[in-house]
Amino acid sequence: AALPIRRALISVSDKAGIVEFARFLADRGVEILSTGGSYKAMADAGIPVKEVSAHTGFPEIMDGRVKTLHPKIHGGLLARRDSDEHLEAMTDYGIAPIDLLVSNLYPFEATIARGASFDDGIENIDIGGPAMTRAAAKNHAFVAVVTSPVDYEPLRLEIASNGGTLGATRRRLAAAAFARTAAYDAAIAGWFAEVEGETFPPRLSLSGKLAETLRYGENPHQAAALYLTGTPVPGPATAEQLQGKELSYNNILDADAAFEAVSEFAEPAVVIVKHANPCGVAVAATLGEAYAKALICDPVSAFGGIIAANRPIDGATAQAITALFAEVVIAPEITPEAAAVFAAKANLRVLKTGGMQDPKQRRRILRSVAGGFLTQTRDDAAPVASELKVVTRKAPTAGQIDDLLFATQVAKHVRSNAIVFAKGRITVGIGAGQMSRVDSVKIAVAKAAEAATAAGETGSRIAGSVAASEAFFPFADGLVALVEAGATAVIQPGGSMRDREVIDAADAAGIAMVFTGRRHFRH
Ligand code: 93A
Repeated sequence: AALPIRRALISVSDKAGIVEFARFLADRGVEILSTGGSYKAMADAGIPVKEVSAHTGFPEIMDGRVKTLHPKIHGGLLARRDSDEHLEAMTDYGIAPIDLLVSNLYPFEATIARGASFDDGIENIDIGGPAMTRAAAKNHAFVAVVTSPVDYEPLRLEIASNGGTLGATRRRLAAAAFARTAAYDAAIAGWFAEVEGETFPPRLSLSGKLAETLRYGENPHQAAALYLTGTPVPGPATAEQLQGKELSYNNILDADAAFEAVSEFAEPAVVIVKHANPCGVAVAATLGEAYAKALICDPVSAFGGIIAANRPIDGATAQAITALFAEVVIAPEITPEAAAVFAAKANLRVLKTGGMQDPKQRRRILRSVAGGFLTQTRDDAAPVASELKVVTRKAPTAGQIDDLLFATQVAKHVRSNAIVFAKGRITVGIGAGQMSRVDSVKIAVAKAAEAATAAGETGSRIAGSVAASEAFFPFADGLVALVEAGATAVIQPGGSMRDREVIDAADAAGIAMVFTGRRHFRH
């Protein structure tokens, strides 16, 4: 049976829709109690309403820090209506039952999102609101709690047709209320950790807002959803979709990998990703040139891929992109000319991020494991020329150093074991995700040969290239395979017990090798 509402407490920061909802309640004879600002909004609209301070006999004090924190409020929300003892306590202490709480909290998330001061952040931590919300949610057997304006209308209809609130509704509202206070506290904890400069060990403060329910997960029989943390990082989760089919789970994952990778480069660059791995990357003087060069590496895999750019996509580049079948295009901006070109391919998903990621930004990463999850700071490191240690008799040329740094930057975004061949800041062979490093070399070489043959080239693309390995060579065999394929310089972290053997092999082959001292596993 529905529980009638005799008394409601309304205390909201977001006052959207509150006057209409309160008028509906007042018209049904509900007594409305309210805090300062909410009271004023309703009283100004001519709705009969009583101030909480008049109800408790205790004023709002300390700039409103203490306004609803009173036994007459919390007793009214928490009393079991089926307990003689509770009813007796209500009589003894003059506590009136409150059957409905309408509350939304001080806008803490919005305050910190606009970069407010520390003191402003602190002042926007709501204490009384969450306390009431949790009290009402705990006592949902007797009390309904509304924490979002989207619930006003359905609740109004329910009360209008049933004369009160239904038990199932009160439980659903209670669940939403606890989700809200949990997210609220997580946002506060996360902000504090950030303000304190805490990056490791990462203290967990998982706070996300359901952005959209996805059609399915990696496969159609898996349910999936996208959550936003509220941290404004450019990427597919926060981008504006200009056109195309709905983004899938895999689209978002792959576009994220592509956009993070392309954000590494200062000069115009394009990264083409397939199944979370780059299958073509290039840096060039213009974006159009970078796209053409990125496509050279592995046009077969690029079919149905994700294309990420770090410059606005212009009309000519858009023309070139639409000549191939791509799933997603993601870039900081899309020029009107490019948008017009893309419009002809109605299914192509085009994402405008509005900006690039800062490759040095410290962020936390989450991965789930059975029964828990792992968190780490993201791999924000990049090789710089001054840190490279030449370990061979032969030193790399300036041009080779450019390519070595480029190849390592790409290798960082390739699943381990990663091998990347590059020439002229274009990837010419990528070997990804193999259990053996030698196999990654073989795959990179084979793919390079296939692509060259398909393009009608006679020479080897690997000949004269440089190669990067994201982790050290445990044995000389991997390095020997690179040299035999035609690499003339190699970059790797170093640090293996057998470094000496590997260096000797490089010297014997007459190539240059440098150590970065830093590995980039990506499992
Ligand atoms: O400062 S508080 O933590 N102390 C309280 O006792 C209290 N009670 C309600 N903030 C408190 N509230 C919050 O005030 C509510 O959660 C709501 O967000 C806001 C409504 O204030 P007003 O009605 O004055 O605009």
